[in-house]
Amino acid sequence: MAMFMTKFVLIFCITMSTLYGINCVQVENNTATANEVAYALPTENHVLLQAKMEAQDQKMTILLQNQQDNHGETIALLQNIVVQMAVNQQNKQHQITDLLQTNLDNHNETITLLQNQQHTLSRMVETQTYVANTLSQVVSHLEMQSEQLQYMAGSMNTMMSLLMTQQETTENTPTSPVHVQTESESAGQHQHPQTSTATQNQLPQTSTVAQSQLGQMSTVTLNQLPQTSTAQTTTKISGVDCEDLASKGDFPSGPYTITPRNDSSFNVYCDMDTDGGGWTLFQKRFDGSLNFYRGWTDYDQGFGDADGEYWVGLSQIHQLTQSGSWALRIDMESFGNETAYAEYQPFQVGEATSNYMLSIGRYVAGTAGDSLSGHNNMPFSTFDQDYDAYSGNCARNRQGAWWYNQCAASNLNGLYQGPTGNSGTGMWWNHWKRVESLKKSEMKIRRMP
Ligand SMILES: [Ca+2]
Repeated sequence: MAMFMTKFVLIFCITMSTLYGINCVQVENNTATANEVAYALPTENHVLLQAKMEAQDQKMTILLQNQQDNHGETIALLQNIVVQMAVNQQNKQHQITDLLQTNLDNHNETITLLQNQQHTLSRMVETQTYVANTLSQVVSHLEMQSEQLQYMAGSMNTMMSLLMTQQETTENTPTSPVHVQTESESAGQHQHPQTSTATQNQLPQTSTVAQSQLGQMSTVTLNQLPQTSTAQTTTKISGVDCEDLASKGDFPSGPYTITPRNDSSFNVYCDMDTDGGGWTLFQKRFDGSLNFYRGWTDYDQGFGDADGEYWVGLSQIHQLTQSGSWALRIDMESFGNETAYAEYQPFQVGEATSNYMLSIGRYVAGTAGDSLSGHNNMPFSTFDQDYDAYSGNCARNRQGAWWYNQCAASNLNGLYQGPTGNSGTGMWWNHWKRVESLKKSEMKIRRMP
């Protein structure tokens, strides 16, 4: 039994030495009992071992507990992150929605703003168009005023030169033989002896024929158009102008053939009624049936018929007025049936090489006012032959043909615009009706006493 216990202690000792490093030599060599061996084990080590194990267990427990806690925290953290992410996502979604809504609102506001701007621009364009039209009218008005001023300046120059001439004449009167002319001026209106004598001197054939057939009034009347051919075949009577015809008999107003020179005859309308009669018309307009916006050739040679509206031709006017002194009378009628006239002395149209320059003297009488003196000494202009004093083309601007300056105080060859016409392109006489379109116009000449 003792042996058995010894062996057991030894085995136990070896085991323990293996585990805890206990010296078993003494045990092996000792023959003490198991209790003695057990007693022989180091008690301190055992306690330390147990404490160590307990500490380790505690550590392990704490570690596990910590790990468990950490795990729980991690889960909580992850849950928080997930929740936070969801919240963030939702917030971002809301922000994006708000942003989109704001953008949409801004877009709508922009559209409204653009629409308002477009509306404003449209109104501005309308206003600008209106202003432009108004300015255009003002410019036109200013142009007219400028022309009037030019015309007035021309009139004043004419008056000045006339006054100077009169002054010179007055100074020379006591020794001048002009007394005869003064006598003839006071003697008669249009059939005074001076003119007759001049006509006789210039055209003895005509005068002789006229004198020999003065009594044959009916025969002479046949010379009136349209029986011209009959008259010409039945009688050789012809006048050099309407006054000449009037001196041969009591002929009514109407179209006649006149022969200023032996080699030149043409038809004219004779005014045998106005202010003693004997007026040879070179322009006649009364219904707008004839187009007067024509080129140089037509105005040079004439157009229309003497029994209707017509222009006799610059060449013919020159032919008539190149010798002697002539008076010009212009009779006009408005669409309100008012009438007015203007008379100038003397009047002459130059030769073709001067482009039929206008030479007029004083405005001697009238009710229409003087709207022609400003055109004195100007060549004639048509839209295709510009001889005016303006940088542009007056004939085109005024739609007529005239002795344009810069450009016009009268435009009697302008467009026939009818009762509503009231513009610079119409047929007008500025000092009477400004640019109101006229109904009738007659330009007529007669030899001066
Ligand atoms: Ca010009």
